Amino acid sequence: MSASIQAIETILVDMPTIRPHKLSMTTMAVQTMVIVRIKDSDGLEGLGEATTIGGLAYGQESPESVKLTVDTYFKPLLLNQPAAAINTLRVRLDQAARGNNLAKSAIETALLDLQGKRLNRPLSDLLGGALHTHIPVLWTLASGDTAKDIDEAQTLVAQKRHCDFKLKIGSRALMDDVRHVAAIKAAVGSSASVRVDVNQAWDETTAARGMAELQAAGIDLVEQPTPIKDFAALVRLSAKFYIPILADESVADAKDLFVLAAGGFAGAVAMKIAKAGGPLRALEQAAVAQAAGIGLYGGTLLEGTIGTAASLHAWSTLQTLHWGTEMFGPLLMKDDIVIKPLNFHDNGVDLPTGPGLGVELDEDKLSFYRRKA
Ligand code: MUC
Ligand code: MG
Repeated sequence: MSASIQAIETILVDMPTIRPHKLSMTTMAVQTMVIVRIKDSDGLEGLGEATTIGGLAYGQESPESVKLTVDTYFKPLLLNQPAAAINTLRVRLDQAARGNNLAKSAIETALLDLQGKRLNRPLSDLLGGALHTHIPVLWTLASGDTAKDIDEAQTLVAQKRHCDFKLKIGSRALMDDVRHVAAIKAAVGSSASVRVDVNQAWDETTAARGMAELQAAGIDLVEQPTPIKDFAALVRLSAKFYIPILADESVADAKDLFVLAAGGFAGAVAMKIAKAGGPLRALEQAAVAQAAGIGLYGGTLLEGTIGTAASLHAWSTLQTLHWGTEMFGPLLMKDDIVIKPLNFHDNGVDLPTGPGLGVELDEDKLSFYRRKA
């Protein structure tokens, strides 16, 4: 008899950030991780994680709603089921619950971790095997202050921790943002790639002016300039400028990307295991992008080490990541809840080795940072 799922625990972990992280819709001083622990009848455990940004400021699921979704709705569908039947379990969840991709991503990740541990193989092996063991990672400058951002960028370049930067803009007047971005680009020079993420803050005409200015300032990529549902605006803007657009919030899964690509979009996609509903679902989106000639980028919802490791295993199986990744979430947090943190060096991070995700919980840290009742 194959092992069955015996217990599912969800834990809210509140981790302070190393500095305020300012986006167009919220400023983060803490990141909340929903850690999912799935135990099977052989005593093995799989780990998963769900995060979002700023409670309900970013999307329709909050950490608290993810916990409720898993505890109330997913648990009864999963308990006593064969743990290795990951596809069957995903169909079960999808039939019973629409959306809720953050919660589904945490479950899919935990089941994959469990299966990797059972087979004594890294998660990337379950996905066909890694093509890369060191993956490029950029850093997001989002202190809200131009001089502080320049200082941060120069320190990180000198340390060879990152050579590419994403700037969070959209909360200020357009030309104030343009001046901020141009000053940072001038300070880091031509060897660093500088991109911006507007997080939907502009309407289409503001975006057209903004993209012209950013193109002239030598910026390489403009992420999600317009609101989530304005697919047609992304298509029109991508046709007007040679500075490419990175679609983020608009394209959660493979279907969204197919619709955008069929509409004529050219550019790149920020894949996120959270948006798609898990590592397997994120790779389905990658397949659509590859077929449509859309560039790949490994995105984050600022996960801690568990979610970041799961994403890295998925991205490691892709031959070309045209725009690299932003898997720096653990570095934005003051502390970690795993025994051996990921190894960030030489402008990237090492793919963890070891069975499953290749990460192990630090029980003391977990009990220190977990949200008390
Ligand atoms: C987003 O919208 O891309 C990723 C990096 C970061 O700083 O924020 C996130 C979310
Ligand atoms: Mg984004």
